Amino acid sequence: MSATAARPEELDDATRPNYLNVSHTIKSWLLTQDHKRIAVLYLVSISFFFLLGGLAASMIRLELTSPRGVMLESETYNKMFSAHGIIMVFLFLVPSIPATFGNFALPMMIGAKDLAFPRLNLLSWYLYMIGGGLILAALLMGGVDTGWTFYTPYSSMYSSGHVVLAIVGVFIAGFSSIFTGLNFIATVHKMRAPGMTWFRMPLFVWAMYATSVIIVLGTPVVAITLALVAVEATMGVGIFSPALGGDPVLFQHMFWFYSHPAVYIMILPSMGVMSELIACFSRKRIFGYHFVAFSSLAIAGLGFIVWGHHMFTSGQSTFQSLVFSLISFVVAVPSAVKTFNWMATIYKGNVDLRSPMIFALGFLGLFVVGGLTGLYLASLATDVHLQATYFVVAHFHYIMVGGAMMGFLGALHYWWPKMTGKMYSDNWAKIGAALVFVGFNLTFFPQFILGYLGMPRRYHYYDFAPQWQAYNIMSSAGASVLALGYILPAFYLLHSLKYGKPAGRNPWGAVGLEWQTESPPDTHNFHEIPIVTHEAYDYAAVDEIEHAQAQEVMKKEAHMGSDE
Ligand code: HEM
Ligand SMILES: [Cu+2]
Repeated sequence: MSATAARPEELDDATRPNYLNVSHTIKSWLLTQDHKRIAVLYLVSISFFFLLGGLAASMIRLELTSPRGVMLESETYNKMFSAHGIIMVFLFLVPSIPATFGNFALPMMIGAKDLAFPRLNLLSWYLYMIGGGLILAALLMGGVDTGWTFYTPYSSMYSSGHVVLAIVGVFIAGFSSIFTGLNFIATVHKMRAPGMTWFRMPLFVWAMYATSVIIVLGTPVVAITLALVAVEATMGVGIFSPALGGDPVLFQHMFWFYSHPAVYIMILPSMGVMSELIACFSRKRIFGYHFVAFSSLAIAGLGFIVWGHHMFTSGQSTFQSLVFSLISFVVAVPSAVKTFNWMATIYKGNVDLRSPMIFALGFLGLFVVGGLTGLYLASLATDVHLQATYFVVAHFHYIMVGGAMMGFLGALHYWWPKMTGKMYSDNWAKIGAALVFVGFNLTFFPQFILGYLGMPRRYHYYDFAPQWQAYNIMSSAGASVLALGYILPAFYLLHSLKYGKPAGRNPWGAVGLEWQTESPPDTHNFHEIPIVTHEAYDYAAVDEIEHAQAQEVMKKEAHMGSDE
């Protein structure tokens, strides 16, 4: 070798060693401890489960085009919506952003080489796959008909589905998230680069931190609760079933003690993504950085004391309901703080409408509708009417599909060039974003009306009220548009892998540390550990430097011109 071997950053993209091309064997992927490769493993497996959940959803929407429920048996329909809910919640939404983009970006964003426990990280992926495999087995062997909520005593005593197998799957997948959460917490505490103080951390990192706290505190509760259901179902120990001396409402308390915080496990990461996208594409620092950071923690805390709003009609005491109602109103405040701060950031910003920003704007619109309709459900009087109707279904889809999914897609489009080193077609991405936004509203807005008119959720026929058919057809038509919007990115993103232009280190001119690495990054992320001297989102300073540099260049060119 000559003494003048090229430095890695001087090599062109195809030849430079990076985390993707260091090795191509299957073994090197299955035994990898690189957080970026594990992120890719998750991205592929999560997309697979999303597709399955989507297929179940299309069966539901197809069935509901007719008031008489002509396509599926009642039993099969129950299994469809259960498969849909279980897959989407436990195998897609909960792991989605943390396991893929948290894994990929968080270490780089704080200037670390990897997560604190790389092997535990790989174990998390295996647990996810084992949990997913068991759930899939339960569905293939005949399915589960309890809904994703596994309410007792039906689930433990009367269901003929493969409830126990599915529960074991959820239990194991739960440990996958617990370990990921622990890993993130340790990483944020211990692995920050010199100068990366807590209040210089990007808000995505704050959001991942708050999410991890909820995961670590909440997930064990649902794991134990579901384990108790399995104990009652297999050994006949009376815990939740009145026939055995148990208490079914106890199950609801324990289940929602996790599952309300879990809705924030699903949305907080997306909120973190929003802060990154909105700052970058408005070229401004986030308005009220500290408020946004602390609101994540406030959500993590308050989220644990509102679970009773899922039980207003369960027979719990009216006083209890009143208190839960009041706190539910309070929990909306930190979300509103974030929303107002994002809007204030966009206001008078230098807004660049490239596709990640379009997804971010889509998030804002849909999340606000989802959040505000939560308040209708949090008021006792309206909830008695709306409980267990399509209004609830529309509410949480506006947040979990409109919000969390928009955040996921925004993150995918934002970090894709970093992950793969390639740019995709921004025009196609905008078409995709538009299809998702239009399709989504067409699918779920009619469901608010249906719910208000009284259509119950989880029914597969409504021949007692055939006038609901028009709204259902609208919703099913919208679902087809939405499906197109979700399938489209698969094409232009995969296309970009082969034909995309090289992205370069920093295609968006973003300030985060992850953009200082090569695209795709080297296995160890940084050649030298970065030293952080600035707050996050210092866009004004960066743009000033760039402006000054551009002026230098212009001056020089003008000079050269006058020489000729
Ligand atoms: C603005 C704050 C929010 C309030 C006040 C709120 C309120 C409520 C209430 C009262 C219910 C129970 C409705 C019923 O069953 O009668 C509910 C259901 C639900 N909410 Fe929210 N919500 C809020 C935000 C969220 C967020 C951020 C998410 C998800 C990321 C979410 C996801 C859900 C889900 C999944 C259900 C239904 C669960 C089920 O029965 O299957 N909500 N919400
Ligand atoms: Cu809740």
